[in-house]
Order: sequence, then structure tokens, then C-alpha cells
Amino acid sequence: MSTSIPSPPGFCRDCLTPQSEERKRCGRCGSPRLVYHAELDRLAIAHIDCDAFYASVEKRDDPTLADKPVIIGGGKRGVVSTCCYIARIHGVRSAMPMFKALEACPEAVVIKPDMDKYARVGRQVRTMMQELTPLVQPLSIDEAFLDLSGTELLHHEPPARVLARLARRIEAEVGITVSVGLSYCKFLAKIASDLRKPRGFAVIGETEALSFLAPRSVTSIWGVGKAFAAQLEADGIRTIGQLQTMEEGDLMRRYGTLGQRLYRLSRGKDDRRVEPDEEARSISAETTFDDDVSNHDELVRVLRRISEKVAARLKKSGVAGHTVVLKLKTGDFRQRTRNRRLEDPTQLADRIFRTGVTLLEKETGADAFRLIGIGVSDLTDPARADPPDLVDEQATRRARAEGAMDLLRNKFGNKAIETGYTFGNTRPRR
Ligand code: TTP
Ligand code: MG
Ligand code: MG
Repeated sequence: MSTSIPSPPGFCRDCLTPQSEERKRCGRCGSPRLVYHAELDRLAIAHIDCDAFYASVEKRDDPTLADKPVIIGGGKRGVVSTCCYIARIHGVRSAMPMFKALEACPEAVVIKPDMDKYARVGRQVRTMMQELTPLVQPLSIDEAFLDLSGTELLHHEPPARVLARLARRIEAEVGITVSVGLSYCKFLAKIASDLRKPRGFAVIGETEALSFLAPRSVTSIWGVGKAFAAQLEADGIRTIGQLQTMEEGDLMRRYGTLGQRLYRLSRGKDDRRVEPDEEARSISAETTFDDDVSNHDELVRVLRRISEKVAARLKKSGVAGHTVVLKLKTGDFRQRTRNRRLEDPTQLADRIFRTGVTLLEKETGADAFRLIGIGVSDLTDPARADPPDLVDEQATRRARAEGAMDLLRNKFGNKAIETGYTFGNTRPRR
């Protein structure tokens, strides 16, 4: 290739260094895992899906399985839930009857699913996503859409690198791998995450959307199941490229609203937004105790610590919450949640904590708790959050002090500064 052609933006997925020119290996660390794309710095809609999810978790927890074909499944229905990529080479697939899978791969290690464990790992991954943007829409236990539009100021790098960093973090801290699809819409991001599995990172830009889609089967389109695909085939339509040549009116006459979807998606037009689910629309932190706790002061101290965690995550995600939610679980596993809507949305640990204490005051007494949690919901833009309190000057001063502490923390790290409460002083001073 001539060097006079400007190189598209790119970076290394291992050391995250931007690459000034297109090459085979990273100029810094030598890794071949480079991504380039002309639209790389503009695309912000991602789909992330864990690789061979249940199997990867089991391999993580038992290193002797690393090089073995592993199948997760069995149980009542006797089918394969999933299998690792080594087992896939032998032809094993999800939903296959177990006896068939073992015919294809007799040396496979079969493990019964541990759903609680996979749910825990799935939540851990989701939390890491939510630290990057509040716009996380989970689709299943192991996958979600993320909208990172407008987060570049916050993260000081474009979404593509934020995503590669996340993939790296999940590998390091969770111990499993994911694949990332990056595009300008959900439809193509979802297709992209599947293109280079496992440990993939695929980008589909607007420029190539039409040509990328043209040769693919109509079954790649959302909402085209087996029955509809058979109907389309009976009408002579197999590829998305064929749909691209048809008029919108024609498709709508033939297939109604589904026809309109075919028209739009076949042309890479998809304006569905990434919509976080209810659970994701809050940010919270909680602590489970080894022994049940009834001591009010101790609960308050923990509340302060987790309020600070919540505030840190709000600030990091660039959102504010309007409602404070206190969660308590008693020793006999009964759960209580108490809410209070604030006058203005907040990002401040101090305000979250004080509201939490007020809510807690009504709940403590004879009860012992095994868990305490605090969170905020009704997430909104932080622009209107925490206006100066004209009545309570103390509150304004505390807010300013918290801003100063945030600055110090950003500069010197989390441990640099602690408030009186987390030190051990347990009553909020008025
Ligand atoms: P998938 O994401 O579809 O599959 P996967 O993560 O195992 O493999 P990959 O994404 O790399 O292709 O599903 C996530 C989990 O859901 C999977 O690990 C097990 C479970 N599952 C089933 O129990 N039955 C099924 O038929 C499928 C497809 C998945
Ligand atoms: Mg998966
Ligand atoms: Mg999945």
C-alpha cells in the first residue's frame, strides 16, 4: 500500500496505544491485535457478548480444564447449554442432545450448570459496563448493548478504546473473555460482536453498512425467524441485498409492518435507542455482614462507606440520581426497601448518606440485619444536580468540601482522603 494514503485511526487492543500508521503489529508492544477503521473515533453503539459464557466461567475456576473440551449441560433435559471453543471444533453446539454431543466429542468433560455462579459473574460484568455509561441494556445473562455517545469528554478517549479497555479489564478481573461489536446502531453492533468470536473486536461503519449486509441471509435481521424466512424464501428472497433493491411500499404491501422493518434494517437504518432496564436505571452498593448487625452506629458507618461508593460511581458515569433507596435484609432473609425522592437530583455522598440515615432511623430497633445497601434511582443529567442550598448553608459547605475531596481523590487516588465517618466517627454531625 502506498504510504501517501492517510491511515485510518487505529489502536492496539493489548496496550491500547493509538497507531499512527497502518501496520501488522503494534509499534509499541508488538501485538498483532490491532483495530483500524475510518469511522473508529465516531462510532458509539456497542454490543458485548461473553465468549462460551458458562464454559469460560468453569474453566476459570478449574485451570486443569484449560486445554480440554468442556460441555456445560445435562441436568433434566439432557441437552448442551454451551461448550467451549475446543469442543466446538468437534462439532458440539448449544441445544444439542447430550448423547449426540458425546458422540461427536467423547473425551469432553461434562459439567452441570451452576446458575447462581453464572448470574454472579454476569452481574459483575454488567457493573463494569455501567461504570462506563448508564446506557446499558442487558439482553441476556452474558450480553448487553452499550451507548457511549457523548462520553468522550468523561473518559478522555473515544468509545472504541473505552470498550477495548473494558474487554481487557474483564479478562484481568473476572477471568473470562468477551467479544465486542462496535457500530452506529444496535442492529449492526449485535451482528458485529459475533463476527470475530472469541476475544473479537469488530467494527461496522456507515460507509460499508450496505455492502456488508448485502450478501447476508435475511435471517440475520431481527424478527425474521424460521417461519418468516420460509415465507420470504417462497417469494424468492434470501439475501438482504435483494431487500435493498425493493421499494418500501412494495415490502409493506407484502409483509405489513414487518415489511417496513425489512426495508429499514436491510439498509442499515435502525434508530432504536439503547434503553437501560429498570434494574440498570439505578446505581447502588451494598454490604453483606458475616454476622448479623443490629448496632445502629455500625450500620451508619457502613452506610457512609457505601454512600461514597455510590457517589463515586455516579460521578464516574456522569449521572445524578433523584431518588435515594435504602435496602435492608434481616437475618431471616426478609428484604425491605425504603425510598425518598429528593428535591433535586444528587451526585453527592453526603446527601445520599444523610437521606439514607433518615430512612434507616425508622427501621432500626430490635432487628438485626445481614445486609445493608444504598442506591439512587431516577437517573438524570447531572447539570441540575445539587444546586446551592439557600436555606442550609452547612449543606452547601459540605457539598463544596466533597467537591474538593473528589479533586484530591482524582489526583492522589481513592485512599488519599477519608471522611470522619469512615474513620470510625459514626454520627452525622449537624
Ligand atoms: P450465548 O451467548 O448464546 O453463547 P455462549 O456465550 O456460550 O457462546 P458464544 O457467545 O461465545 O457463542 O449464550 C450465553 C449462555 O446462555 C451460554 O453460555 C449458556 C446459555 N445458553 C443455554 O443455556 N442454552 C442455549 O441454547 C444457548 C444458546 C445459551
Ligand atoms: Mg456468549
Ligand atoms: Mg449471549
